[in-house]
Amino acid sequence: GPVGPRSSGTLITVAPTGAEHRKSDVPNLPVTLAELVSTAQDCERVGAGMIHVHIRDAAAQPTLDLGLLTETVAALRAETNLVVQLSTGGAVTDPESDRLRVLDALPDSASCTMGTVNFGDDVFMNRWEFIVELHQRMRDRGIVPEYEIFDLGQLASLHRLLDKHGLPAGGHVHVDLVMGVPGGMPGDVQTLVAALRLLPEGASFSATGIGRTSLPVMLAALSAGGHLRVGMEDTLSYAKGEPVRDNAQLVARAAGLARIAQRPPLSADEVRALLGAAR
Ligand code: KMH
Ligand code: ZN
Repeated sequence: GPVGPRSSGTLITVAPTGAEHRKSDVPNLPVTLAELVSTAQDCERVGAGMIHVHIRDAAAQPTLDLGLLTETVAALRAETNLVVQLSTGGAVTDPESDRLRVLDALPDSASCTMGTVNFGDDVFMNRWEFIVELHQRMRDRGIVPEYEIFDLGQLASLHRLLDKHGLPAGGHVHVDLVMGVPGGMPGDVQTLVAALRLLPEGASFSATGIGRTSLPVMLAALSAGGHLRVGMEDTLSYAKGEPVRDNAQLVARAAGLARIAQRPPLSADEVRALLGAAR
């Protein structure tokens, strides 16, 4: 469809950590399980409905350790009502086998990146057969995918995936446009509009703009009837020359803009209904 369904409320996803920033550079980045849970609670209180999770090991390095992921999913379920989405993207250096194994932690949702993209000085590799494997394993496990789109051609790949391999668990297609990655699509209104023309019929979408594209992408997504992702994975500056204090600060700003747009934040249960996710 041209724009996808207009939702009366806004899904706000918080992506609090990512795999790219170093704890030594960003001391307020949540890296321990306790920091992650307390961040999640703060973000839920101010309007987040879903959390996109990357975890770190005891040395604050990115890890896809299955035990730690399983423990993290359990803790977030126990301490929040947020929809728990694990990243299968991991860090650019993570092998496919580790990224597939993330699904064995049985999160509510998981990311599924729809193609290979230059990622700053690195390459974020996502082969077609790997994408198909992720899609099928998620469906086998009843995990709702979020298709991550870094460039427009990846939306054509999403059509191909759904045509050849069918709808995901829950029967609903949700897409996240990750805009402004150096090597991917730019984070501006024109590109957002172009992406919306390529969305599958009936799909919902969120958008996030990396770095300084955060605000323009957020405002454009809201006005297009879309949903929002914010967080320190994507953005470390709240304003020019002003570092982000914490993830809740970014969620609170997104929630305020969503209310101004008269599409207030969706509760976690409303997000489950939107995505077709069970709990
Ligand atoms: N860390 C990036 C290489 C995802 O979470 O699925 C990929 C990423 C996407 O963050
Ligand atoms: Zn991520």
